[in-house]
Amino acid sequence: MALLPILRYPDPRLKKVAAPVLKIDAGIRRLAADMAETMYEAPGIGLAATQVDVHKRLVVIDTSEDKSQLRVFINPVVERCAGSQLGEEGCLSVPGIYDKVERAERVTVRYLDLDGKEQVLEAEGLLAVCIQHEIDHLDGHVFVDHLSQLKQTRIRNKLAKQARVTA
Ligand code: GNR
Ligand code: NI
Repeated sequence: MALLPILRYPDPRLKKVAAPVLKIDAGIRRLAADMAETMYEAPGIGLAATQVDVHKRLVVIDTSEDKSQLRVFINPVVERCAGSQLGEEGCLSVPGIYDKVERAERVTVRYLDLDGKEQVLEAEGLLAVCIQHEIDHLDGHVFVDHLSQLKQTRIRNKLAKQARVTA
């Protein structure tokens, strides 16, 4: 197992569109395990492969209180959305920034598990938010893309200032 470095916004590699996983082999299983370790260590409730500079459609999520329900989504596709919710989001690639984003309240997602078996999951609330946030990453989007241009500019300036202080 290994901890993987997480790309920071506005790294242009966060804009890459990830390619479907064609074969679930030892490399993919290793990647999923390393991403889970990286997510738990951060700590976060989700991580997309894009964030660790691997541009494949693979996501790990665990929204449970006790970190006991790791979910691995390969080639996830939202088949159905319903309702809407406005929730505060954060992102491991945008540290220290939190803001409200409107998302669907419920989603039906189809994906492959680590055994290559097709799964369909109906999710709501925080899990539904996280699935939408992670699939956004696979499509090259971060949550700040949903905010106003003014807020995006402020966030870039704040992160650039932070980077100067920590450098
Ligand atoms: O850890 C995370 N928390 C979170 C909180 C609200 C909405 C979305 C998230 S996902 C985030 C981890 C992350 O950056 N995943 O891409
Ligand atoms: Ni994120």
